[in-house]
Amino acid sequence: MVENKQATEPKTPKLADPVEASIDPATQQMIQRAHELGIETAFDRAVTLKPCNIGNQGTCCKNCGMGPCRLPLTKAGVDGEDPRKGICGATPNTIAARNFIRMIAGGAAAHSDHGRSVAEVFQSAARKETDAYRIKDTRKLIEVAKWLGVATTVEVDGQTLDRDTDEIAVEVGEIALNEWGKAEGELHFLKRAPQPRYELWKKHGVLPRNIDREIVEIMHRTHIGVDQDYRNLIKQGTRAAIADGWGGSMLATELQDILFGTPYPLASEANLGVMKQDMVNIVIHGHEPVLSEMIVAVAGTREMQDYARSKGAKGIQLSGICCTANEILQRHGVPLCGTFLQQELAIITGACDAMVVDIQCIFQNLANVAKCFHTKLITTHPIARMEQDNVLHIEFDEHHALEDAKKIVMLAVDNFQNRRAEVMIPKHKSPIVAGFGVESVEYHLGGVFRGSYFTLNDNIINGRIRGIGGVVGCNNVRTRHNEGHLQVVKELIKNDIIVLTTGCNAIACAMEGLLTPESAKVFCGPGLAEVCETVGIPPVLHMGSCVDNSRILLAATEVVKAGGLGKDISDLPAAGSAPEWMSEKAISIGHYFVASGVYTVFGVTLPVSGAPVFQKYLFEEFEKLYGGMWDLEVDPIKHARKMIAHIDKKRQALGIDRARERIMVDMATRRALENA
Ligand code: BF8
Repeated sequence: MVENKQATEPKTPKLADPVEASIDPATQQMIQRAHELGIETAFDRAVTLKPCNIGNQGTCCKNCGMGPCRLPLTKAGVDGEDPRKGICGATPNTIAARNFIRMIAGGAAAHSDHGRSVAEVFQSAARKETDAYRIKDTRKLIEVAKWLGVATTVEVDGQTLDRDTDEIAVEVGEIALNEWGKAEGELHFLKRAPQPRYELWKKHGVLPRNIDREIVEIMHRTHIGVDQDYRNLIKQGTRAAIADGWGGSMLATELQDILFGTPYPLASEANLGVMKQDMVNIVIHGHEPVLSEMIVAVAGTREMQDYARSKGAKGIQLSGICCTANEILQRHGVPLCGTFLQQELAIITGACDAMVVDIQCIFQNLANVAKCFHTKLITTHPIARMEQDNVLHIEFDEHHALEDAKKIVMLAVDNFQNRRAEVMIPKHKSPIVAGFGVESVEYHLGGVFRGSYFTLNDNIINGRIRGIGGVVGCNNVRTRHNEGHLQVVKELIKNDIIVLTTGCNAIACAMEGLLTPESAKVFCGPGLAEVCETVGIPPVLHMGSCVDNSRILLAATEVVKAGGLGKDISDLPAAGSAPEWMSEKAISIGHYFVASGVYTVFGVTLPVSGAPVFQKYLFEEFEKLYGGMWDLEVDPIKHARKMIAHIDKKRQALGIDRARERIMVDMATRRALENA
């Protein structure tokens, strides 16, 4: 009876063990600091809030009001016919496939809507409607124009002349924006893929028509009572993922490069230690560089630096979290403050005078943490606001971008004097070299004279480089922060596999010092170390933000084109990985890697385990269809070894596996060979 119940004491919330939560000393120190100050972070919430086992398996359907229908797979598994059904009769395979492609839709929408915003700013710049943005990289403009079918030359009196770049830019802007909603045809950039890949997509009926349509069609097909065949559902997921990788994301990358400059290698630093006690710290967090570019431009002006000094600071220190960090790093050398899981910790330093956020991967709890400090938390995007009343909203508009940026920077500077809690900035930071892309890899590994990927291919063929690993993606608080990332990457480079990285994996590698040429000697196998030393590159190449995974697709295409390693991306000794993924964007990226022919391994979990038939389809049947397939491996070393085994399988198929068996030659034999 109710009145007999003993009054229960409220439970003391459990706290995360800092060492178990992260392998990074700066992160451990700040989790400890949060505990001392009584501030809860995601690390603590993960200890008390257990994930739902059925959602984890991918077999909870809540697409109508008769459910949610929860169909867990028991430990005993299914022997014979699977009796599990939802109210409408949906099988676990249908449910898992629906959920999976809805994740692809979410991820593709996030990347592509980012791309659309960039395209809109691009169009304003091309039409000269804004003073803040202008075309920076005309070489890339011309190249992209060709892929979009925009004429780059004109005939005048029988002579072929270069067309006016302003005219080209306007047309590029119009055609690019049309990619989201054109009524007919297919995406222009699909033809950038190797020809056999394009033909394969055509054969399987997955050439995306326009970006928005493929996402909308997923929402339609997954409504109750529409598509009920997991094979047909994932086919649409494939089409939408390709629309992301070879469409929305690729457009975002290319248009950003044209507007803000194509990245080339530069030096910087990474980890919370980049914040400065005696300077105004502005931490920029989110994804779209449209805003952060303006803040970088404004914060660097003499006027703003003087203004900071007038308030008692030595200047303004910018740093970044998440993919905005990668964007402003690769183009301006702005240091990386931290990964996705360090966002709350940056405020807990007590030295963050303003955190400016736009879209994606932003914890709502930032507002609660900011309340404990003087930090101004500023949202800037109309589609991403927060409900808490301590959050400022300064909406950013490309038509008065510089004024908006100035307002934000001045607000941060004015706030410097309001610091109240004792400041504690961890000392930890690492030097880095970042800013690699399709062009700079070609330059470094192909040389100015050759200007191709030939030298890279040559080193893959002769076995100095065993293969290529694309290691990308998030942090996930369900696994020890950065441990999976670093173990996978270190195991790969130890085995002579060069790593291309983006997103939070890139930041994790940066914090560990893997983005320096010097790290090659310490961590790499002899072949990769030799190449890195000769060319002066790190063994882990930072290729940018998550939309910049499109750079990895194009780099892989260049490797195919350079010759000697097959005719399609699926022939390459290459593999993909996201050791600590958590976002829907990662699922979309994983699926367009797979659809592009790449064996792709995810860590932590994959929400398909409750539907073994669908899982088998992704893990095994997909290889027959696309040459690439999914895999899940939680143990980071086994994860890397699976990638290595796949790379070796591809080397064998190419007949270059023997090149790796290099024979040690003693002096006598060498002399004999030379005299022969
Ligand atoms: O787009 S890697 S946690 S920051 S989702 Fe988010 Fe994942 Fe980081 Fe960038 Ni990508």
